[in-house]
This record gives sequence, C-alpha cells and structure tokens, in this order.
Amino acid sequence: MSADQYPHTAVGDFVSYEGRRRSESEMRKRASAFYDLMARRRSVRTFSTEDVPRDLIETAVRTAGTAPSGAHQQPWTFVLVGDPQTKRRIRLAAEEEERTNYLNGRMPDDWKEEIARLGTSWRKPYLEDAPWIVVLFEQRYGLGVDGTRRKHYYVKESVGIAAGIFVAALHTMGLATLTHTPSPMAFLTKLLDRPSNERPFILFPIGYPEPGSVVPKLERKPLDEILVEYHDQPTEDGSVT
Ligand code: IYR
Repeated sequence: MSADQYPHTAVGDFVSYEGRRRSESEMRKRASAFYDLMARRRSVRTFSTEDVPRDLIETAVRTAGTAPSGAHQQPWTFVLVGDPQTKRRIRLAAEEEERTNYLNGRMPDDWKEEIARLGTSWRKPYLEDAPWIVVLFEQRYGLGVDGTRRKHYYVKESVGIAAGIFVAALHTMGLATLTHTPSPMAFLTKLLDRPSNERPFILFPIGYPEPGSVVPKLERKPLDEILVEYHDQPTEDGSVT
C-alpha cells in the first residue's frame, strides 16, 4: 500500500477533537428532537416523478461518507442514476428477478408471510418514478490503480452504518427513500459497469413521496423490548448497585 494510491489514508497524524461538552438539558433537548425526527421516518414505495436537485443527493452522500469504517478504509461507492433509460433498465431487470421470487416459487412461504403486511409485489414502478436511484456498493477489497488488492476489514458493518446515516440524511431534508434489495441483485454490478471488487449492497430510490402516499400501519418495538441492561452483581433484594 502506498500513500499516493490511497491519499485519503492519513498516516499517524493526530489533530485535536472538535466535540464540545453540552449541558444535560441541552443534550436531552437535542436527543429528543432527533428521536422525534427519526420516529417519523417511513419507508416509502410510491414516489412523485418531480425532480429533486442533485446537490441535495450529493449532500446526503457526503453525510453518509462520514460513517465510521473498519481501519477507516471507507469501503463504499455510491452510484447515482438519474437518467430515464438506466432507471428503466434497472426496473426491468429487478422486476424480472422479483417475478421469479414472488410468482415462480423462489421465495419461501415463511418469507412471504413475513412481508405480506408490507403489500409488496414483483412490480417496482418506483424504480422509474423516483427521480434518483442511488445504488450503494460495498468494496469487498480495495483495488489499487495498478490492480493490486488490499484487504478490507468489517465491510458489512461499515457499509451498513453508512447506509443508516444516508437514510437519516435524506429524511432530515424531507426526501423519501426505500432500502430496496432486489434479490438477487448482482445484475447491478454489470448494468452499472462497476469493477470486480464491488458488490451491490442496498438500492435507494429517492424522491418526494407521491402526494397521498400510504405506508403500512406498523409499530416499532418499545424500548423495553429492544434494550436490556446487563448487571454484573444483582443484590439479594433484586435492587441494582
Ligand atoms: N426483495 C423483495 C422482497 C422483500 C423482502 C423484504 I425482507 C422486504 O422487507 C420487502 C420486500 C421486494 O423488494 O419486493
């Protein structure tokens, strides 16, 4: 690995951390404001065809690129598609795969039961209606300009976190998206002309929700179902130290 091949890799320099201490009341205010914002996020499957300025998507990608990553290798590529011909190609290829899943028995019955309440089908009009599609690729290993490989660490964890920050960035600006994983989605590597070290991870149609959009009536698990505290030393009367 040489510095000129990976100019974004700092070698051992440190700078002072910019984070500042906040009062607890400010922390609570900010925490609940962020929770209230994120609690209103929903996956949307019906998009308006209205244009969305490209710079908004760029800012969301820049934000996603702040994600922590294994050894700071940033093993992600965001591929942006806005032209109607490519969106159509993606839709047709995804629908062909999904038709096999839904209609020709490739999706097991228990999986079908799990997603039934979402009301999905093999039809994916959102892949053409949404003004933008971003396909997030994971870089399974690094590929230097001369073809040398560099091992990447914790790729799924890193790219998963970047995807989450991307979703939050889109939501905070009022855009809708869907974490879509057409299955199998290897066709995207070829269709989008990506190098051999990259694999599609999640596809995001992005736009304004179609006015009057509905979403499944779902509930999120309450805190006591998703948070457990582990105690080293429970006391005799059951209280905690
Ligand atoms: N990929 C298919 C099926 C699907 C799977 C899951 I898991 C979902 O949460 C929703 C759909 C599709 O996109 O229709």
